[in-house]
Amino acid sequence: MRGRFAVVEALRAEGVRYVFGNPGTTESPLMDALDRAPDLKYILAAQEGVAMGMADGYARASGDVPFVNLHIDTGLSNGLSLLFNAYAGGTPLVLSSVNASLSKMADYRTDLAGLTQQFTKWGAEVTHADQIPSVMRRAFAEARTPPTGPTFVGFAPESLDSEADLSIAPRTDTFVRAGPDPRAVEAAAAVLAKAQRPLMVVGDRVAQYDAVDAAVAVAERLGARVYGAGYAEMTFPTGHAQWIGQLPPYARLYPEQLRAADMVLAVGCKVFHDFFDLPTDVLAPDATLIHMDCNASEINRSQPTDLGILCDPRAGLDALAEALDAAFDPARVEAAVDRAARIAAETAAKRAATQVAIQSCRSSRPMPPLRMMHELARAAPEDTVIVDDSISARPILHEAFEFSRPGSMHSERAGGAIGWGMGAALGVKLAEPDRPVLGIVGDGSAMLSAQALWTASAYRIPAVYAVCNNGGYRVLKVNLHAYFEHVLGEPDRPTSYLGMDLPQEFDLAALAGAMGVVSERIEDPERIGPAFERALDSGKPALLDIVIDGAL
Ligand SMILES: Cc1ncc(C[n+]2csc(CCOP(=O)(O)OP(=O)(O)O)c2C)c(N)n1
Ligand SMILES: [Mg+2]
Repeated sequence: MRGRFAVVEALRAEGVRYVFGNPGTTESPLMDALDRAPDLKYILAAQEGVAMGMADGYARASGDVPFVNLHIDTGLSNGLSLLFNAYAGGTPLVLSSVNASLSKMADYRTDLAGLTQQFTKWGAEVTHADQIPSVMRRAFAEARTPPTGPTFVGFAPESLDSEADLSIAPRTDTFVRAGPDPRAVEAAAAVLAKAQRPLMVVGDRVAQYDAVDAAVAVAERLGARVYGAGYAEMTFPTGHAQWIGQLPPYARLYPEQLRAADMVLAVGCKVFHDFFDLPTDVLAPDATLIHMDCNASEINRSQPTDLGILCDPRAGLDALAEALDAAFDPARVEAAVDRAARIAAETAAKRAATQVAIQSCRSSRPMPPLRMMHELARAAPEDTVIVDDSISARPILHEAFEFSRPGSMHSERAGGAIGWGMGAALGVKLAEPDRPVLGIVGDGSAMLSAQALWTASAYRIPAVYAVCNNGGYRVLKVNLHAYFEHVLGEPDRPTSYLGMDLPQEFDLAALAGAMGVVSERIEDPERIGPAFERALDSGKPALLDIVIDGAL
C-alpha cells in the first residue's frame, strides 16, 4: 500500500468522519488520497482558525476525534492560536501537515512537530511509509485518553508516496474509568463529614467524563455551595439551588465564601487560575483542599493541596457519594439539609433579582446584553446547543440561559484565544445536525474568523449566529481598569482605550451577506425572537447582528 492510502485507512479505522482543513502544494499526496475517500468528508476552511474551531466544536459535541490538516509551516502557524485553546482545555483532535521533501533537510525544512510541541500532548513526524500505522494509532490513542488533548502528525512526502507492506489494525478502545484509591476516598469522606462550611468547585473534566450527575449527588449530600471553574462545558445544572456560578477570572474578586470555607472539594478543574498572577491565600489557612482529577499534572499545581485523588471524576465522585452515606450520621445529614436550604434561599433571591433587572431594562437603548440574552433564551427551542463565545457578555449569558444537561452549552476554552466561536458553531452543528445550534459571538471574536461564514454557506451548515455587537473590545477595557486598580493601584488613571475602541464598526451583517449567509442587523429587542425563529425555520445558516450597549 502507498503511504497516503494507509493514512486514509487509519482514519477510517479510528472512526473519523470529517477532515477539516486548508491544503497547500505539499498536501497534494494527502488530498489525492482523500479525494478518493468520499466517506471522509473534507470541509474546507478559508482560514486555518476556522478549521481549528470547527474541529474543537465537533470533538466536544460528538465525542469523536476529528482530523485536521493544515499546510506546512505557514497554514499550521495560522492554526496555532486555537490549537492552544484545544490544548489548554483538553480537546482531543489530531492535527497534521505535510512537510517539504526529506531531501531538503539543509534547505529551510523545519521541524513541524517541534513547532507544535508546546501546544500538543504528543507529536511526531513520519519519514517512512511503514511508520504510518503505528504513528496514526498512537496519535489518536494519545488524543483520546486522559488527560485528552490535541496531537500532531507531520508527514514527509516520501512517506506518503512510497509503498510498504502495511496493515492497519482496527481501533481498540481503552477503558479509562480508573477508580480512586479507597484509602483516599475514606480520608476525603472523613474530612468532608466534619465540614461546617463545605464548598465544591467543578471544572470541565466533570462534564467531559460524564460526572455531572455524580457531582450533583455529592453536592447534595454535603449541602455545599457549588462554583464552576473554567466555563467551557456544562459542569453542573445551572438551575440547581446549590449552583452559585462561575468563579471570576481574578482571584482578588473571588467570593468571600471561598475564603470562609473550611473544606473545599475541587473536581476536574484548575485550582485556581488567575489572569494576572498566581493566586495565593485564596483559602483560609486552616481550610482543607481536596482535589480530585484525572489529570495528574493539575493536582498540587497552583495551590498546596491537602489531599489529591488521581482518578476518573465519575468513578471518584460515585465512590465518594457512597462513602459519605456511610460517614454521615443523622445529625450531619440534617445539618447538610439545612445548609442546602439556606443556599437555595440565596440563589432564589439572586434569580429573582435577575428577573427584576430584565424588566427594568426593557426601554434601554441600545439594549443591554442582559436583554439580548433574555430574548434569545426565550426564543431558543429546548434542545438548542449554545456555542458561547460571547466574551465579556459571558456572565450575563449564563444568568439568562439555564443549562440543565451536559452538552447543551460549549464555551470558549481556557486558552483564551478569540476567533473560536464562528468555526466551533459549525463543528457542533455537524456533530448534532438535528439540534438547533446558536453561536453567540462577540463582534471582535466574530471578525477574527469571519471566514467561517463562507464555510457555513458553501457547505450549507445551518448554524445560527447571534453577534454581540458592542462596537469594541469591551473585555479589554474592563481588564485595563482591573490592571489600573489591582496592579497599578490607580483606579482613576485616564485612558483613551487605544486599540480597544473601534474607529469603524465591524459590519458583520454585510460580511455575512457577501458570503451568502442571510443576515439582519437588529436594534429592537422585540425583533430578536422572530428573527431567530425565521432563521431556524429556513434551515440555512443565518447571522443576527445584534446592537447592544458596550458601556463598562
Ligand atoms: C487570537 C487572540 N487575539 C487577541 C486576543 C486578545 N483579546 C482578548 S478579548 C479581545 C476582544 C474581544 O472582543 P469582542 O469579541 O468584541 O468581545 P467583547 O470584549 O466586546 O465582549 C481581544 C482582542 C486574544 N485573546 N486572542
Ligand atoms: Mg465587542
